[in-house]
Amino acid sequence: MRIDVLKKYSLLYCLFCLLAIGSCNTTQESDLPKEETEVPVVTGPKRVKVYIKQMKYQPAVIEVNKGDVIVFINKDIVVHDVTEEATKAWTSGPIQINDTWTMVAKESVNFYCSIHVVMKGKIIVK
Ligand SMILES: [Cu+2]
Repeated sequence: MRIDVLKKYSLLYCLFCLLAIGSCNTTQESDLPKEETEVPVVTGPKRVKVYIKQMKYQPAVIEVNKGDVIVFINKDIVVHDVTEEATKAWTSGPIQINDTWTMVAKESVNFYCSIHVVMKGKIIVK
């Protein structure tokens, strides 16, 4: 008698397990959105870092997309700036040691440091 009852319960238990596994599998499949891997990834503006070290912009040539954010970080031992070269249309003003200055790339431009005119760089907007 007892064995019969046990058998009955273990059979029910097995059925329950199978159902549970079955439902688990379907949940997992629906949890993986297939479109996510197929749809091209659309990214927002990038953040590009330019270090100022040893009297140089590093990198000196910065290739970005329009709207990308360029962060100049002064890691040198003196104050520098970032100034548009052709007409001085814009300038960061003095960037103190360990300070940063952020700009949004709008167009290709040559820039330099108005404090140390040998320091030059270029932003290329693709
Ligand atoms: Cu400088």
